[in-house]
Amino acid sequence: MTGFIKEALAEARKRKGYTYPNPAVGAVLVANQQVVGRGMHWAAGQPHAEVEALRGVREAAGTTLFVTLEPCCHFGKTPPCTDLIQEKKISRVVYAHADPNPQVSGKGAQILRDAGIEVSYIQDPEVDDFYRSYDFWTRHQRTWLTAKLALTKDFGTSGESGERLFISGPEANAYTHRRRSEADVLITSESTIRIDNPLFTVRLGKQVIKKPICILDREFRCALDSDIIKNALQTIWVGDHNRIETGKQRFLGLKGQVLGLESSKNLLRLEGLSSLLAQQGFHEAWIECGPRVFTELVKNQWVQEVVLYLSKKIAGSGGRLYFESLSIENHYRLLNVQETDSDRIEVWRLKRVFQDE
Ligand code: AOF
Ligand code: ZN
Repeated sequence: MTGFIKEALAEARKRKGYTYPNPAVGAVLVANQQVVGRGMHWAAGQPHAEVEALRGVREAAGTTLFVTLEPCCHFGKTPPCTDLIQEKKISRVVYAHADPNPQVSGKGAQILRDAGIEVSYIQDPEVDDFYRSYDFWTRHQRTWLTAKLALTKDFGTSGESGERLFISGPEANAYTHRRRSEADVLITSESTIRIDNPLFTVRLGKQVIKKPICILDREFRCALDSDIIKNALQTIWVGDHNRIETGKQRFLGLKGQVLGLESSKNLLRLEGLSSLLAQQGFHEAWIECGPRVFTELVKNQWVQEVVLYLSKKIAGSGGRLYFESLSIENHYRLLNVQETDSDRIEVWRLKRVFQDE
């Protein structure tokens, strides 16, 4: 049974990072222990995973539908999946995560049971982890933030005069692109753009995918000809709320939005970033900034997850970021470690988030 849920999860994974404000969902239809239909929710406004898995299926009596998320029972942009499941005379539904959406939560499963369909919920830690940011966004109206930093063995982040260093090896870079792909929005800062001029696209094999990009730019001065803006699906400029009009004028005609946060002592107050982005429908964000913004986010526990690439290389510029003073272990718990030829990839999660669960 869990094997088919894993197959449904594999379908859902293909669209993680591309369905906001909806969750990514996967489904498989099983008859006589064989998968006879598969589906995923492609994007918001498109049919749900259940609809795709049942496409072309006429007679479904005796079949079981495995779906990662509890089927919906409401009219959103699309009709309720619970209606379709009944119409197709599906005998059994197995799902692995209750939909936290109050319009659906528990009700989807109950409607199916009331219609005489056998409904089973099986808990799967992988599926729960998959929906962590969707749950967080729905329950707290906040975006799940993950900040990444690459460090040399001597805790350097750049060359001696601040120039860009290629610190991480190929596995860490591949990990970055996977995490960019799974995030709904990518965040960087104006200073990183000025120094590095990054593309900030998702590059998986030969595929190049554009994502929504959020630029932290207090004074709204990001260069209009930056590669990042040309390669963004849309740009969300976040600057000082008192300068919003300046931002709107500067970025007029470009695809995106200008949003404001408070600032103090010439720094944006990033505490509000998570709520601001949640209002745009983003469940999950991946942050690649310089050490100053990184330090601020981690010290204040404003990010839920921290990813460190600890390289075996020495920069010579060592200790620029007084890394030890971050005391990451005070507020974050080490969740996962992966050793590669050139780096050690560490994933840390906020302890407070564990307490919320
Ligand atoms: C499902 N299957 O594949 C997804 C579900 O506006 P709509 O009609 O697309 O509905 C969006 C809501 O449906 C979304 O907020 C979430 O509660 C649920 N998502 N449910 O049965 C799916 N994507
Ligand atoms: Zn649905």
